[in-house]
Amino acid sequence: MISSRVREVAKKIEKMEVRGAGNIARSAAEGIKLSVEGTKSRGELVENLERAKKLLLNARPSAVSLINTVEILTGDIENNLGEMDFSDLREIIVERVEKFVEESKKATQEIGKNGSQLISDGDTVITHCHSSNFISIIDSTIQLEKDLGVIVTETRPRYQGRKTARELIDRGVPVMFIVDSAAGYFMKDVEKLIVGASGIGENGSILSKIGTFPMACVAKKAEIPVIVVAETFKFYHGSLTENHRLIDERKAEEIIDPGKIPGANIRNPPFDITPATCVDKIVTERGVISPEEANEISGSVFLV
Ligand code: RI2
Repeated sequence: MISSRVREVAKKIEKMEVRGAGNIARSAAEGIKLSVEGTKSRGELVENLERAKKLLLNARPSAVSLINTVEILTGDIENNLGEMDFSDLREIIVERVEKFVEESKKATQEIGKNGSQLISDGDTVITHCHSSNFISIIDSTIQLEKDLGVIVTETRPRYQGRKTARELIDRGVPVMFIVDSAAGYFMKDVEKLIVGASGIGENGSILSKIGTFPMACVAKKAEIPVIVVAETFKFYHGSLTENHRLIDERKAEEIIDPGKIPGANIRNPPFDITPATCVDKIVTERGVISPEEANEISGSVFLV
């Protein structure tokens, strides 16, 4: 019987009480750990693990970071199942989760250092949504005593940009706050577009917050570098293309009360896909790569 705490983890991810690709990954990892802790037999462990994986993957079906995390932590267990002693198997899963959580936090710190090298003193940067990796870059840039200003989009429909603005203001970083549709208008005033991601395809394309794609297109047209920041565990086995059906739409009510526009077909995709042709650099904890090099990295390199 799966514990109610696993259900609670999945519910928080689904309702976006836990959000942000890295936080979702760590929460899913904790959910995997909760599902096996206290199990007393192989059968119980297998059953609990399968139920937890299903619950967690259904919580945010589009989140590649979640899909990859479940794969990294449990993908090879089927093979080991037959040979490994039950209590050893349970212990291995718990240790993997704890290492994943620790390593993923270290990765964000390394991304901060690697990304801050791309920031020049006096830069104005535009960003979208809220990314813990972007904030880490800001922290490292401040430590390097480089000045910068940031244009932040509010990021409809869930307004994650407000969280970014508050965190930058708390750090004393000058913030210009705009509606998403004003990004093109202000693109002429920035030196770099820097965004987080929920997934990186082997073809170097980016699964990220809805609105990233048009911002990257405008930046490309304005010849402004498009920099994506993501841990290697977000690199997806497979290509992500514009028509990739990975994107699972969310409720219309996040956008508007349907009763206000009766009969309208309200669509609410949480992510879009930015093709590699609109991306200049991808900052990972292992260094800065070009989108063309994305196929040399896959989630499985994480934890090794
Ligand atoms: P971290 C967000 O998803 C966006 O896709 C954003 O690009 C990414 O997570 C940032 O992830 P949502 O959970 O850099 O706000 O924080 O829908 O890992």
